[in-house]
Order: sequence, then structure tokens, then C-alpha cells
Amino acid sequence: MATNDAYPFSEESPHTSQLFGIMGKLHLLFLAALVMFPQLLLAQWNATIGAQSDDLGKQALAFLPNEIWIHAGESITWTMAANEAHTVTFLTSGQIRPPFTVECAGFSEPSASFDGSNCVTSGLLFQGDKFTVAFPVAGNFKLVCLVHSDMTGSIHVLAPSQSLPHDQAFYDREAQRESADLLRAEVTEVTNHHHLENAVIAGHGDTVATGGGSESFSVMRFSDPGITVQAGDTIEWTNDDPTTAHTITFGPEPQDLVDPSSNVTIDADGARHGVLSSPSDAVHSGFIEAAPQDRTGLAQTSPGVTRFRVTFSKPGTYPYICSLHDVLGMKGSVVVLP
Ligand SMILES: [Cu+2]
Repeated sequence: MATNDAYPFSEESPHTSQLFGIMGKLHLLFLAALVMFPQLLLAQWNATIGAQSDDLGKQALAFLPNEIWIHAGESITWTMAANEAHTVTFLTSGQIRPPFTVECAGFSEPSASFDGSNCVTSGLLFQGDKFTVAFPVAGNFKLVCLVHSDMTGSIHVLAPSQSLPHDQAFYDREAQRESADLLRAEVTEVTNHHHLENAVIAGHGDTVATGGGSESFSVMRFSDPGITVQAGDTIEWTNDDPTTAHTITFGPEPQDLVDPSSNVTIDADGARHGVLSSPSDAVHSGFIEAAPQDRTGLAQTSPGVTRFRVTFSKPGTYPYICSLHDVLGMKGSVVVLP
């Protein structure tokens, strides 16, 4: 509703002309700053990392979107949108992929500059964290997350004379579309398709590709979180996820999450096996995960240890967690009847 009475500057008072004078000077200062620092005109791009369902059980392990075209001299700010931790990492060509705990020297978080000559990596990023990378020279650069092996992207840095194919609004829509696609997986998809008695799926996932790289989703849930068996029965947990590790942990969380506890034995088929005779007993599977993807030029790996079995000799209720994803709600319990 804009009537003359309501419009504050309809009659110019000495006060408002003073105000316009100050604004005019600020405007000139701003133009002068642009002439002196032309990079202020360069675009600042935004992308998100990760997406999740409301119950945190479904995690999109992805840069959203995972392919962006920018001009040399511009920067991209990534914002974390999930509880599962990720890194923003640019390695140099030929560099051996380090663990996420290894840092690249020469910059201070939360911003960095990458021209292909020195690696750049954020530390572990959590929900709401931001990390900005400037790209001073033209080139095509691969973006990776050091926590998740099938989470990659591409940044195409073009000379300022080249035109860019997309604007920020396109990337925002693309991020929405990719995250919706990844999160479409239902937790009910984590079903016992092995049709074995006393079998639980411990995590399910899939990897998809775009022109920019790969992205995956993980359902961080046990398929039958309240399974009931009889004393003497054995339950088998299988991790169906192509890249994400899980654990089956009864009792307190051990210091070493990777290796199984000392009371775990190996079955003839390679599956790990524990025996519990009281709900106060502890046993830890260690990482249950698929073998890494094969690639020419790399040493052959052993088959993955994707199964953990526990034999319950006494009745009772046995709560357990995935020690990696219990914060996302990946928990269960076994009821053993006499
Ligand atoms: Cu897990």
C-alpha cells in the first residue's frame, strides 16, 4: 500500500537530502573499490554436501550438484546439509589418496585456493559447516570426499573469455533433483532378500553416476531391528552396501572400531562369528564391508568381510548398535526366547 502519505520521502526534508548525499558518496566509493579490486565482481558459487531423510536413516553421500562450471578467479562455497561427516578434497594429479586424518599444508580453514599444484582438504565437516575454495587458474579438477570412496565431482574452471553454461539457479535445481533421486530409497528396501531364517541386513546402498562423477546413498538401518530367536540360534548380519562400512556391536563401544574384538572367530566361509551367553557380554564385529572397487594398476585385495554371525546360548534381550552410525539411529536388539 503506497500512498503519498505513507511514503517517507514524498517531501524531501533537509534530513533526507543529507541521507542521499551520504548514499551517493558510498556509491562512488563502491565503484572505486570495483575498479581497484575487480575480483569483487567475480561470482561466488554455492553447493551443498550431503542430504538426509528426517529420521537420518537415509544418507545421500554426494556433492550436490557434483559438476560445476566457473570462471578462473571465482570460488565455490560448500555447505554441509547432513549429519554424516564429509570432506571437501582436491588432490593433485597422481597423488595417492590419503586417509581423511591427513591434512594438506598451506592454508587455513575454512577457505583455500586450488590450482592443481598443492592438495587442498577440509577437515571432517559436520552439519552447517562451510568450506570455500577459490580457483585462480583454468583447468578441470576432480573433487572427492576422503570419507566416502564413491563420492566425487568435477569442477570445470574456464578462462574468463569463455561463457559459462549454467547459472546458480540451475545448480540449485540440480542439487534438489539429485538429492531427491538419492533419497528416494525407502528404508523398507532394506529387506531380507536372502530369505534366510535369522538373517538381518546391516546397511543397504547403491552408487549412481552423473557426468561429473559418482554419488551414492546409504540406508543406515538394520532390516529387522527387533528380531526374536530361540536360545541356541545364530543370527547372521550382512552388509549389502557397496562402499559404507558398518559394525554390529554388543556391549560398550571399543576403542578400535576397525578390528573385531578378541572373542570373534572366523567361520570357514570368511564370516566373523561371536558367541554371547549373557546380555552383559560384549562382542564387536569390526568393520563389516565390501571389498574396494577394482582398478587396473592397483594391488589385488581380499574379498570383503560382509557378514557377522552371533550365536545366542541364553535367553534375554541383547541390545546392539552400529558403532559408526548409532548417532544416526542405527541400533537394534535381539530377543532370545528360552
Ligand atoms: Cu553403520
